[in-house]
Amino acid sequence: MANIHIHPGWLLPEREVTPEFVYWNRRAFLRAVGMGAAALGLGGCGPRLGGPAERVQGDGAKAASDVAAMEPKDPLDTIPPTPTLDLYPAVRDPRFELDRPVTDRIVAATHNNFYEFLTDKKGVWRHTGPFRARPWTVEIAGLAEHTGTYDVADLEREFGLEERLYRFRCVEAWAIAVPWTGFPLRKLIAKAQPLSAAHYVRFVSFLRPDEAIGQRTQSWYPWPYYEGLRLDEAMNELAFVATGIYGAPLPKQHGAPIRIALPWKYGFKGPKSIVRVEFVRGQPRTFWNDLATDEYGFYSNINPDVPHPRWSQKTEEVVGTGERRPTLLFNGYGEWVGQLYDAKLLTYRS
Ligand SMILES: Nc1nc2c(c(=O)[nH]1)N[C@H]1C(S)=C(S)[C@@H](COP(=O)(O)O)O[C@H]1N2
Ligand SMILES: [Mo]
Repeated sequence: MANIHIHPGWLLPEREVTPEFVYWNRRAFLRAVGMGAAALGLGGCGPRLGGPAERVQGDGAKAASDVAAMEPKDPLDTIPPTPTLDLYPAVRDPRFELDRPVTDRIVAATHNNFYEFLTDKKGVWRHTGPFRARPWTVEIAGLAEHTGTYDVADLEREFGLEERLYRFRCVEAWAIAVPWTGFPLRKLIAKAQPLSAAHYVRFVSFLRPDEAIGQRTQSWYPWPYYEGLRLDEAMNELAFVATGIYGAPLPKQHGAPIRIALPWKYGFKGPKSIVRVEFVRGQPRTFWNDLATDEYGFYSNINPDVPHPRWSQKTEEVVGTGERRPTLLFNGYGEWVGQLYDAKLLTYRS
């Protein structure tokens, strides 16, 4: 395929990867060609990356060998050194029950969307070696009384940790069910004390091209990853800040050391490895909506009756089992979140 010219050789051939991966790389290639030869190296968003990214552009072979030298031995060898290990495993909150078995831990740890590293889900964990996920701080910024920078370990101790069994549904129509460890997002919001002018919350993931090979080699994505919620959605009891999974701190491929989990929304609404939580007045832009406005809405509530323009959302594949199940409105969490939304919002791709 033509797009191989803009990829380092270590990427898998198309037949082994997902349709989303193929689609996005092809689209990026077409865009790059349209912009001329200079764009082949830097893509449409090169200037938004810092100097280091530009210096290593095109040096895929060196980058690949660095990664090989630091490659984790197995998919759980990616849990960073954690000073709060004594808090794990946390007590499970019995309110959250599953309608299916918990996904096998290794299956979940080897089926990841984390484009900062790799677009092939199975291989993400192998490329996380250089990523230093602890110690880690999160900045609380924007329209709030208590802005500042907080260590993740301090937040874990301040809020305490609990375990919740949540279903998880990707917009690509696959699903898992996992025990997250963490704390409700509303606890962080209460600490921040947003001002009355704050109507939305915005999240930003890390930007470290030196540690994340996908940020170096896939410069057409507008790194860092960014997402957002309406403030009342963020305050909902279900909105969760995860610092762990399966009774242990998060492995890097799941978004160590801190990510967002929103079981009623498609997975891309929950950013991984976040560095900033910002309170803002207006609806923030989001990474996937900026890439394809007509495909990935701001709300993106799970809804079997609103198809993705390129596939149906009626059913989902239960990862690791071969089973298909019907998709449920709000992923079955309507009693928690249904009151947040106007009926009209559920009739189109919002
Ligand atoms: N920073 C960042 N966050 C992200 C993504 C990503 O590529 N980068 N992918 C999203 C998508 S599409 C999904 S389905 C989930 C996957 O989470 P998991 O690999 O832990 O299952 O992370 C979401 N958060
Ligand atoms: Mo996803």
